[in-house]
Amino acid sequence: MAESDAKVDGFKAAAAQAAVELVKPGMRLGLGTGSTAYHFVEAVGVLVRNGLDVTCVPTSEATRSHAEKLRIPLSSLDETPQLDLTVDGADELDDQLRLIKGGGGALLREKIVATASDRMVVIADASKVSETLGSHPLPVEVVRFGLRATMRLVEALAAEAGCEGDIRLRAGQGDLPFVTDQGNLIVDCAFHKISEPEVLAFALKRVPGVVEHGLFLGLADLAIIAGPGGVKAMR
Ligand code: ABF
Repeated sequence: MAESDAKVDGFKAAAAQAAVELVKPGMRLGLGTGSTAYHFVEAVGVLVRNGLDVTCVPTSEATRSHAEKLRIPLSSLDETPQLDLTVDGADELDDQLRLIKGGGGALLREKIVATASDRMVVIADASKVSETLGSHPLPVEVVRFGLRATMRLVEALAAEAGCEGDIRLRAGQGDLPFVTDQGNLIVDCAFHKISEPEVLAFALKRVPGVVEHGLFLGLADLAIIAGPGGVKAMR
């Protein structure tokens, strides 16, 4: 790991460590996905090893297997449909706590779990904060059927919502496309600037082949951001 990567990873770990302070005995927790959430899962693993009683719902198969290795008690939303707190990372966030998520491809489960939670806390290093969303391509989860037609419609409706840019199918292994835990595909939309995220979110929801998009609006209650200046809370 290059020195700067190590530094950023330290910021991610610091944000996760601050978030773990919010975990109380008996809580039902949503466990996020990604390299920042990884640190949170590790920290919850330590609490569990020390006897803390929590029940956790993972947002991806990757997080499930990580949590299983740490012997964190796991549940599903079928068994535990309401959660107290979800802690997850983000690809980008603005000062209104609007998020772009899904760079890791887990956006659908992440959104379902966050929506089932009383509180969602975002943990991130300071590089994820931006004035206007769009620096990170917006992931959109789509069904395989009618892929090209869906992509055309995404492009057209996004343009009506003021967003234009390169829209491409996410690549997976070899020549195959990336496939989500739900068996869907991801289309990454490099819009560069999303001036009105709510308008774009509404437009994308009109496309029948779109399962979900990576704009998380009105879901996060708190962001814990770590950078060279220390750990800060954004509300
Ligand atoms: C998940 O992991 C995602 O929704 C987001 O795509 C990603 C953030 O990754 P990282 O924490 O590795 O930067 O939270």
